[in-house]
Amino acid sequence: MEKEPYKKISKFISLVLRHNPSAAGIRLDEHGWADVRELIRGVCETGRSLDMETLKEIVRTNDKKRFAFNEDCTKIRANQGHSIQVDVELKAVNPPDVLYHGTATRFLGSILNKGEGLRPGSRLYVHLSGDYGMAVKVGQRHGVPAVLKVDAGRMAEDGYVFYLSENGVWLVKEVPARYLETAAAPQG
Ligand code: HQG
Repeated sequence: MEKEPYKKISKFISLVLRHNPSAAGIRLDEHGWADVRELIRGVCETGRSLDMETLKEIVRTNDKKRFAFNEDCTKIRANQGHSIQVDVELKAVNPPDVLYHGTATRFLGSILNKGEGLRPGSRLYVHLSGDYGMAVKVGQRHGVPAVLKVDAGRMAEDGYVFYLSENGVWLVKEVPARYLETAAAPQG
């Protein structure tokens, strides 16, 4: 397993690059890029310590590969997960037949019974995973986990566009309830 010694500072960088650049007194461009020197300076001004070497280690060791540099490492952005309107040039990719969404049991009433389906909430997209185990982990962040099976094949046939982020997260604008069912752990 990849070591992740910078969890706290990496969480703060996630917040800055996905949700709240002004927390470090910076701005992102329309493709979600922050200027690396401005980011380092901004983070240091909040009383945290960060230098270029550490930032490179954070990008390299991050457990979910959340961040990416541009070619010459002068810019950095989050690969996905944004709540602010940025265009990170996501690739539209034909999805596998089945994807999973991890949620909490307390949300199932609105998602399935009320028929709302999956909504992106404060983020730009609904986050899906090809991996059941990952969906369980995502669901645990919110409470007792429940995993929903998404009929991604049929959604794609019906014209829904799926994107695959640089770090392997499947993204879609919404999932209507008719494409969802509760999932049991896959056999084998
Ligand atoms: C739920 C992490 C009620 C939805 C993970 C989820 C992920 C509804 C919550 C990424 C609903 C939103 C995103 C409806 C959706 N009624 N609840 N109609 N539709 N919900 O945190 O997917 O570690 O915004 O099920 O790995 O949990 O940050 O989304 O429970 O990829 O990199 O509303 O965050 O990645 O919660 O997580 P979130 P998420 P990082």
